[in-house]
Amino acid sequence: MDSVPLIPLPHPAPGALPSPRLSPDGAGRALRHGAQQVLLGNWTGASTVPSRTLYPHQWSWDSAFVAIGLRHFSPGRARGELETLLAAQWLDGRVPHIVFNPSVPLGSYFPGPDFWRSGGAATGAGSPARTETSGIVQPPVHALAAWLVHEADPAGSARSGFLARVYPRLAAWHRYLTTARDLGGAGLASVVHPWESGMDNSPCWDGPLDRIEPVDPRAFRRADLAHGAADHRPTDLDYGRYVRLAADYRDHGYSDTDAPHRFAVEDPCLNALLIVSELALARIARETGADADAHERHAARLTAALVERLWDAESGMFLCRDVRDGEGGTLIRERSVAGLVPLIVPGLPGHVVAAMVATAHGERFALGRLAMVPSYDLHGESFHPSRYWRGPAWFNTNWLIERGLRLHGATEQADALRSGLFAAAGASGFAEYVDPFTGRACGARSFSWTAALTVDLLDGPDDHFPLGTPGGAPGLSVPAPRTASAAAPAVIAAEASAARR
Ligand code: 2M8
Repeated sequence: MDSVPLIPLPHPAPGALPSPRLSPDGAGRALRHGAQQVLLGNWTGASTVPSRTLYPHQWSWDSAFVAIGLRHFSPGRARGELETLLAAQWLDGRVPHIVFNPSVPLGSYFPGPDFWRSGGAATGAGSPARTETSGIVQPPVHALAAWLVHEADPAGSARSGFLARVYPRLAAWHRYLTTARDLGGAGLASVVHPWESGMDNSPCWDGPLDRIEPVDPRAFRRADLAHGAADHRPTDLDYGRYVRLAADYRDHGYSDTDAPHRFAVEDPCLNALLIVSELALARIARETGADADAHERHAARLTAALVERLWDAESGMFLCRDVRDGEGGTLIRERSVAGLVPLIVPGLPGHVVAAMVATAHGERFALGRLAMVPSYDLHGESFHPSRYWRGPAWFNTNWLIERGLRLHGATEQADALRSGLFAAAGASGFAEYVDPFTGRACGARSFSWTAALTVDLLDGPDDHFPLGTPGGAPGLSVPAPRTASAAAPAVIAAEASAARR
């Protein structure tokens, strides 16, 4: 958005942009104003689109992040954002990843409602009668968002009966994920499509996708290329496979027992968010008179399963498990930011947290030397600085890592990352994502979750998150944030490119 004030600090030294919460300076006010303008501009009357151009409908985890930002200046609208999404929930508990806006012309986004056919194809799974949606899901940030939204305005929330209304829907949503989607049999949820992870084009999916026969690209028309640079977006071959998987699911009535689910992966980001949301659900249950302990016990079981199934000591981070590869599945040996997101989980063993913090600060993710953490291993063969989820830095994952660092007491490192995020958000016009070396804006501009999470870090009291006490990280020694110099990103880029050769 042209009117967003730009803050030219692509790679700030830690603390270069002081927290406006602590010292309300002009830069912080301009940033907050710009972010609020983005959110107001993307509001459709009932919910917020991620982007007016590339994503003209309501997306599931985007709306949860949006609500987390909106709560600071419009808590009623934040509650509405979540309730609009939850109104499109299916009877089997799934919360669809897209809720289509009927006034947006067909063809503005692919695949649209005519592809998903939720009304006709999915009556068995209980798709809503009057709303068109997709049939797949996205990571469950919603209970976390609902709790944070409630905490921002407890009186307004109580007056409107917000928690009592959303609790049964959120509980059914988690139940769907941990029953119908427990395809590995160990309690964790599996994604059955790369879009379900939210990190569509991550190199983690390359191996499992190899087994999927792509649909001929002449059989569909992509709308994303009208708005995004082709060399930043997934390829036609990727899209051919995405379409095949989604069509197979649809043609089996979106039934998790009937569909072949040839792609099934336990993803550490989705499951970490499920754990944190389960802890949030415990808080919500306590407020509404439901069984809070059951949710706490469930969160503890999920945490144990996360470590048991997805922790990889050798990599010092969590990996994805390909449930369809051999008996019990196989860890996918690609390092993506999804494997660092579990930093937000309070109950992890201390040595796991310490190793993750060290990995984040190591040469593959360069936290403390780059303004933001890249989405994929800088040394990984498939790294690309601007291609979708294959390297660029995203604001939602960096927000999650910032929250995780703070949770585990790495306050200076969290402050440095927060400064980096503020600088990149302002300088990029609230871009969808940025090149991790140059801070160059990529994808859509005026992107909703970038704006929302910027507002949250500007205004959010630190003690509203976490939702638990860290399991204790006795050995946690965190590298001090380094003083970034303008040369650092270029040096890191050169080192990383040498390592990939
Ligand atoms: C991206 O995903 C959509 C498909 O859901 C797409 O590429 O068309 C991802 O970045 C996803 O995480 C995000 O929720 C969505 C809307 O912002 O865009």
